[in-house]
Amino acid sequence: MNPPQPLPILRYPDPRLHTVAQPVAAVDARIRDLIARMFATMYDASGIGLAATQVDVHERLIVIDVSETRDQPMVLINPEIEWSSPEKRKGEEGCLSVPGIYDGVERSIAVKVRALDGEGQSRVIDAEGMLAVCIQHEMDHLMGKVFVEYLSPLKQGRIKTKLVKAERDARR
Ligand code: K2U
Ligand code: ZN
Repeated sequence: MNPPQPLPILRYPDPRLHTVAQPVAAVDARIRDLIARMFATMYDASGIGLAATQVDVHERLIVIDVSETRDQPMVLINPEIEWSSPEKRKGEEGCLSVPGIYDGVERSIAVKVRALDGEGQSRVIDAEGMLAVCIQHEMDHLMGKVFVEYLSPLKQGRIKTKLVKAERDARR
């Protein structure tokens, strides 16, 4: 069975990226189909994570694969952070919705997350390293937050101008 078509990814500063996602009501066929489409979209874009918000679906669903071998898919439905370490570290982040922009963001170095998996089973994930960073980055998306919002207003302005121009040139 071949993978589904990738979905279009919303580009910053699209206002829809600031929508707050609603809880997933049921892990049904519609959600399982969306999960497959989100994985196809994430792998096609060489991402290590993707939030439903980024494909203009405003429900609390995240797909992740931080493995080098790109074969360890992880689904987080209705994720809740139960604990995050007081220790934080600043790391370089990018975002599939903010192409070509990389900058430092401070995140907890470890998080404990409860979420439903792709079968609707409740799981607890103790994450650290890149997985912890990715989970925090994706959960921000579900709250309508993009990583550039942690940067200075000056940097945010420059990024907006750059991406709006790039979008305009692409349409010309
Ligand atoms: O846009 C997204 O949400 C996917 C993000 C996830 C992510 C951002 C920062 C740090 C960790 C994960 C990325 O664009 S995926 C691209 C990527 C790949 C390897 C390392 C960092 C970012
Ligand atoms: Zn992102």
